[in-house]
Amino acid sequence: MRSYVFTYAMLATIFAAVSAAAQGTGTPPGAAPAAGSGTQPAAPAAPAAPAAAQPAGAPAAEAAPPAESEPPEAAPEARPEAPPAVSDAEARTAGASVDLATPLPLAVTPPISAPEAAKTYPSFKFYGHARLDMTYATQRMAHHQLGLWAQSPTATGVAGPEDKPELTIYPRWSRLGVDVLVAEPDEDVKITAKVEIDFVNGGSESREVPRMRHAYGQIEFGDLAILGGQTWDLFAPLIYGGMEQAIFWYGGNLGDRRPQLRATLSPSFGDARLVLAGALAQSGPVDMADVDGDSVNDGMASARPAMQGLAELQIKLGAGEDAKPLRVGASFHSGAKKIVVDGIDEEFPVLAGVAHLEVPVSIITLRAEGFLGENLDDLRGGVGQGIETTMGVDADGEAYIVDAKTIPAKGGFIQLQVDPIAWYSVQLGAGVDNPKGVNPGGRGLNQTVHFGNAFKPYEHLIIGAVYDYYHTTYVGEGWEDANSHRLTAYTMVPF
Ligand SMILES: [Ca+2]
Ligand SMILES: [Ca+2]
Repeated sequence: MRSYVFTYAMLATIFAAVSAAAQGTGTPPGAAPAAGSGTQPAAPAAPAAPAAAQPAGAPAAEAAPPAESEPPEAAPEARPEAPPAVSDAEARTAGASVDLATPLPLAVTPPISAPEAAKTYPSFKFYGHARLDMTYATQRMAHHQLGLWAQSPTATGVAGPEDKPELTIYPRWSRLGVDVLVAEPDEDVKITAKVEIDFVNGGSESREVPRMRHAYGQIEFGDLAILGGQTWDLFAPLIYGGMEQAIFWYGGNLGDRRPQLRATLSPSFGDARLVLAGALAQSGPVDMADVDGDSVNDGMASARPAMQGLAELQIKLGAGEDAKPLRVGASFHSGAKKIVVDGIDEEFPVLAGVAHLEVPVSIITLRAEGFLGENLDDLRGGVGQGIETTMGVDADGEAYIVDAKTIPAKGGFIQLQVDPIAWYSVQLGAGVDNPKGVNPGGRGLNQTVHFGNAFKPYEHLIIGAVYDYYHTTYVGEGWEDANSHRLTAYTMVPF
C-alpha cells in the first residue's frame, strides 16, 4: 500500500511539474524557442572540437548535429571475397539533420543541442527520423547497404566474370536520440548527456538490431569540456557524403565513432576560435581485427589506449549568429595492434595524420580532408586492409603466418555542397583511398564519385536521389577490377 501511495505521490509531482512547464510557470513561456535561453546560450564553445559548421541554431559552440551518415563497421580485412559481415556492418546513414540547409555532417562531436525551456533539470530533447532507403547497384558491393567498395567480378563467387547487380530496400538508417541537459551547477558549468541509436546492426532485414551510435556525458567549464563515452573520432572530423547514406569509408573518408575520453579547449578571439583537443580512445573497435586468431581483438591486445589530437582554427566569415565558420585544421591518431602467433610477437602501429578544410561562402560549402598513414582499417582507410600477412605451410600441411607488415595508405576527398534554395540541396564529391603493398587479390585502389540531391517539399519531409560511382582495382593477375554505379532514393521524416 505504501508503495502505491508513494507512486501516486510521484506521479502527482511529475504531473504538477509537467503542467507547470507547459504553462511556463517560472519561465517565460516564450523563452523556450530562443535558442539559448539564459543559461544555455552560451554553451559556446562546445567542446567538441570542430563542430563548427553545423547547423545553425546552436550557438556556435557546439558541434553541430551531425547529419551524418555513417557506415558500418565491419571492416573486413579480409580479402576480396569477404564483404563485411552483415552483422557488423552497419552503415551509416545519414541523416540526421533536418534542415537541408544544414551543412553536412561533421564528424565531430555531435552536439548536444541545448534543450529549450527553462530551468528544469534534467531537461530532455528527443529527436530522430524515420527513413527508407532503396539502393540499386550494377555490381555487388562489399556491403549491400554501406557500399564501401565494389567487389571484383572475379570474386563474387558466382560463375562468370560479368557484373552482378543487387537491390536493397531498408529502414536501418532510422534514428532516435535524446539530448539531456543534466545540470548547470554554476554559471559557467554545464553537464550534459547524449544517447543516439539507429538500426544498422545485423539481425534480419525485417528484424533489425539497434546499434549505439553515440552515448556520452560531458561537463563544460567555460572554454574547457571533458567528454567520456562513445562518439565521433576526434581526428579526421569532416564527413564525405551528407544526408545520403554512404559516408565513403574506405573510399577517402577517414574517421568513425569509438569509445573515448576527450578534453577540448576552445577559446574565442573575436570572430575566431581556436580548438585544441586530445583524446584517449579504444584501438580496434571498428575493424575488430584478430589477425593472429587468438580470439582477442588485436587492438585490445596492444594493452594501451590510442591517442588522438586535433588543432583547428575557426573563423566566422559572415555576420549573424548562425554564420558558419571557416574551419582549417590538422589531426592525428596513434594506436597499435599486437599480434602474437607462431614466430611473431610484435606490436604494429596504427598511425594517421589528417588535414581538413571547410569553407562556407554564401550558398556554397567546400570541404576537403586528406590523410596519410598505415594500418588504417580500424580508422576506415586502406580500403579495409591494415596488416598484410605472408602465409606458409608447415610439414603437417597446416597454414601459418610467416611474416606480417602494416599496409601504408593515403587518400582523401573533396566535396562541394550547394544550398541554392530552402527546399533543395545538392552535393558533388570525389574521393580516393590508395593502400600500398597489398597481396594479390587485395584492393589496391578505391575511387568514389558522389552526386546527391535532397528535396524538402514540406517542413518535415526530405526526399533524396543519389548517384554514387565506385571504381575498385584489385592487385594481381587474374583479379578483375570492379566498377559499380549505385542509385539510391530515400525518404526521410525528421522529428
Ligand atoms: Ca572524416
Ligand atoms: Ca588477436
